[in-house]
Amino acid sequence: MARPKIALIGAGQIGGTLAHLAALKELGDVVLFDIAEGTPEGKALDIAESGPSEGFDAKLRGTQSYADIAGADVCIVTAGVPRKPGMSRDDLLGINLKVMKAVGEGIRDNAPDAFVICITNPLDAMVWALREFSGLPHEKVCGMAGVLDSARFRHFLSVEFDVSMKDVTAFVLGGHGDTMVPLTRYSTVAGIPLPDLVKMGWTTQEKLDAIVQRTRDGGAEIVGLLKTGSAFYAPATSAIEMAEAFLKDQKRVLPCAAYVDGALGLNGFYVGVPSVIGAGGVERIVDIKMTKDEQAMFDKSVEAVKGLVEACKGIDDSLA
Ligand code: A3D
Repeated sequence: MARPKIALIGAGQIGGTLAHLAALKELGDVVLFDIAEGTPEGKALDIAESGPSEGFDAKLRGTQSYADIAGADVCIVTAGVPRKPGMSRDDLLGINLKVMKAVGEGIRDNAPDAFVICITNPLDAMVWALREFSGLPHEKVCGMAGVLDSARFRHFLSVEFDVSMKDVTAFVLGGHGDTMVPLTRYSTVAGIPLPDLVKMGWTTQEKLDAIVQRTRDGGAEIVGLLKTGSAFYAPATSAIEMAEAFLKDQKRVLPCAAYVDGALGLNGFYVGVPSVIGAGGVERIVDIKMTKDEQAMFDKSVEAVKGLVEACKGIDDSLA
């Protein structure tokens, strides 16, 4: 059987890391696409030259031509611009919307059967726009944010509790941004929910609240430290986890920006929700029941995403 084909649209910080991880994990052959001449070719060659030492079997190539992504099984989209210190994700809307149009049409014309994972910010609005521009089925287009947000939450919790990250699970909902909703009662250490761990004296409510806030601000913390660009190692790792779930039909339950039509009180809307990812793409949405407070936070997050989607419609007539 031929190796799967993985197209990476955008060969910047995240795109290059995605290519390296995909090769190391032997997920398939990799095509790096970017408008910056030389960048995807240079990264593809550099990673291919690490192959003899690592011992992986994967072909890597860089391109400026959408024709080279033809027949891709997975497309991961990072094309666009990242934040600089002081910028919010929403400040990227106008410029990245134009990029989504070009990318969506490129995927529509060359890789219409792909499972598409969008990473470009502002994430929830960009994944919606990318789906509109590409015309692919909703279940084949989703966004990576929740896996990263929950990984950040899990990391901070494992440090607080001094336990392995493997034994910490976390649950986040809502849009990728300041309004994301980390659900503490569904987040656990070896199955013990966080509120119970507070009662057991493992941490205090104040410390837990601070960790929740640090998770919400996780992207900005890295932007502030790096000063040029935003996080890329953990975002790339998170998207690879989703791509692997699709390619290996793992039926992983992962939080991602998925099209929700009927669940969680939403009708036809992209937002971060727990989803089952397998060979069919986003195969199912986990329709959890929220408490009143959680519902209020989720509603606020949905409203924030709705505002950005409306702004997209105002910028590009074809979306209205
Ligand atoms: P960066 O290193 O700047 O790479 C972006 C690449 O896109 C550059 O190489 C550009 O040349 C390329 N590009 C620009 N326009 C086009 C186009 N029309 N077609 C093809 N390629 C193009 O950024 P990055 O890799 O650090 O980040 C990429 C995106 O991911 C940004 O929008 C970030 O804000 C976003 N991001 C999202 C998360 C989430 O959790 C959702 C996390 C981190 C970054």
